[in-house]
Amino acid sequence: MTSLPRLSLICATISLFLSGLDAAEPPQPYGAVPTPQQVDWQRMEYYGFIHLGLNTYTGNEWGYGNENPKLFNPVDFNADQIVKLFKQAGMKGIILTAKHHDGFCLWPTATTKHNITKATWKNGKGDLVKELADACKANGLKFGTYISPWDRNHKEYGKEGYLKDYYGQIRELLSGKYGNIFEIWFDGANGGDGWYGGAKTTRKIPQDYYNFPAIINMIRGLQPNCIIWGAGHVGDARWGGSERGHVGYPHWATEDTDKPGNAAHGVPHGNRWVPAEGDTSIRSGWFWHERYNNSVKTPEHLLDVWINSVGRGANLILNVPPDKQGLIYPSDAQALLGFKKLRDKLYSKDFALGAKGKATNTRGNDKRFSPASLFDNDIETYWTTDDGNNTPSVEITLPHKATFDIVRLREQIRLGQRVESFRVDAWENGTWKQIIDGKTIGNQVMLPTAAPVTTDKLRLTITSSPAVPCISEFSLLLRPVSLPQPSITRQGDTVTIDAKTTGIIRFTTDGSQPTSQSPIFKEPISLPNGGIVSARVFDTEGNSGPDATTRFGISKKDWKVISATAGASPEMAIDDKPSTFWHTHENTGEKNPPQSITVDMGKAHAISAFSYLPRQDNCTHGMTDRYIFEVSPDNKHWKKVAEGEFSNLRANPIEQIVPISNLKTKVRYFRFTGTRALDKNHISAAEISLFAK
Ligand code: FUL
Repeated sequence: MTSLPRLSLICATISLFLSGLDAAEPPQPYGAVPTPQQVDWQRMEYYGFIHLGLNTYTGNEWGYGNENPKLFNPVDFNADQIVKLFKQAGMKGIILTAKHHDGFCLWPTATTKHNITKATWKNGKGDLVKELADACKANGLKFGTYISPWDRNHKEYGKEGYLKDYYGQIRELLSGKYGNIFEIWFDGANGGDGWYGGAKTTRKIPQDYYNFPAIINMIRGLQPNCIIWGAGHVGDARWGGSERGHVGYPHWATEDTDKPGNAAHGVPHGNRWVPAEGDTSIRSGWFWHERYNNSVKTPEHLLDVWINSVGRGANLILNVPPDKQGLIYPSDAQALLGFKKLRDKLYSKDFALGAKGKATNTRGNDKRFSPASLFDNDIETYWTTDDGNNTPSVEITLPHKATFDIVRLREQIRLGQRVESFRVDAWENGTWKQIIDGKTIGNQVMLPTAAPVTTDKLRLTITSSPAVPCISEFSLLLRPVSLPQPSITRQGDTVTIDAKTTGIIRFTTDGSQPTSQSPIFKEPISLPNGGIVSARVFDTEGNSGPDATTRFGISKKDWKVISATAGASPEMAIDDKPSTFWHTHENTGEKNPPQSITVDMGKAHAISAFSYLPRQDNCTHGMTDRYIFEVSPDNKHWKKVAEGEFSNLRANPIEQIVPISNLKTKVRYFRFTGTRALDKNHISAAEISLFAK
């Protein structure tokens, strides 16, 4: 026997003695349970994502694989600055896209020539992975890596030859030179086609192509504590189901080996512990692109994301991509720190801390399992009951009367996820009033009440659980209130800003943030040529709320559809309403795409970009991932001004803005052609917009 187990035996004996003769055995674990590594990982809660690569320079979200490595030159990149910022923002680690789908490696790898040694940056002598890994270590943050399985550069992609190099890449990054890797991302995205060493083909890969079980074995040998994300449902953690950061509720950390189920919700009582990670970017798109500078999420929006990810028991990975210089853009940094401030406020007071609980049952009447554990801010201790008592309740007396609007609970996940439903009642005006109708708890759940509740007495009741509940924390929080975010809408060519508030709305139309000096919104703004409208509410004490920003294209007031492939409501592609959409017929004898819509704008405009907004109803049918865009002055002479790919629509269906730089003359007509659909054989579009020069 080593000295450590002997010591814990002595401690256990002493605690048995101190807690009296009725010391009870802890409940048996229930169902799938996490590994200690998964528990540590779930307790990280929040870390950063960095997307940086050739896409930062080309404007792509998915590089094709033939980009010139010379373009890569983040001249001002300073890993220490970035890591310090992320740390100040409360993040516990950073994951870097060491290789994205374009195959360009940010470290000097021996597996492919398409790597940082060919970049302009540091004359090809740099190793960006190493700089970031070292800076993380120096600042006490964990470091993780994303190495895309899909590689649009590699000529052997889809064949045996690529796998050798791919495994080599994983080995290089996990062999020690880059320190401990806390998480490795295996992205499932794959659009099929690519440059592939000049072959320019579409490659379909069999489901077991990468052989993830073998990869996992290799990783366990190199870095046993590394959390493996994705990996075709055999890894340690799973995707949260959307790129908006949210996960679903009810929320289970479990999945079934045979039926992975819905990533956002998990599978109730599944046989594998595979907790979710919600992922999102602080701005539209994962890489920094100038055209999305006005899309940065507000701190308030990020707090919503938090409550719907971390507050449902998942981790949150937030992408904050460096710009072309390698710097975090000022607006992104500001939002990141504003978000931290809001979280600090939210957690500044737990009104249930130190409360008293009277339970209908406590396991073996043992103090160790008493309801006091709910209010001790110790995630390891928990309240539980005698076997068979699966639906107990506890009456809670707060130290003081308090006003709160979020109830947070945690289960002791080391013993599995159990609770299927629960309720919380508050004692108000002499009666019990239900304030929460809860489903799962798991790692944690933060549920908002319909309105703020003021009381000093509550009751928690577990209403369904297949085994005794093991609840480790019960907290009451108050969400920081912000002034409302204005809504910006356009009718015809005038823009209206509304905020349902007594405060003052100030606005700008030049893309800058509104300040206390900006003009006050009094009447609709005329914007026939479009523009960027930003607005913010100010109160009399000088406080201000979150910004709202909308980029409008040229007014569509006088636009008319002059032809479109047969289908439903082509005018809905130009009605300024993102919720409606045009779609061509599906499977009714129509040919497959290409399918088009042609529009007369009523008069000629000088244009600098167009945009395609995919349908926003969570259905991918007819979403267009290959397009052609043509313009004409007279509906006779047509010129193709753009052709290409809309990447990543399936996971992130955001507005796709395509710059048009080669057009010198004004045009009155345009034609949008979808040449390939993501799903099904027809084309759909929620909005098509044009932007003035
Ligand atoms: C997706 C990728 O295709 C995106 O480009 C991005 O890297 C995101 C985090 O995952 O699946």
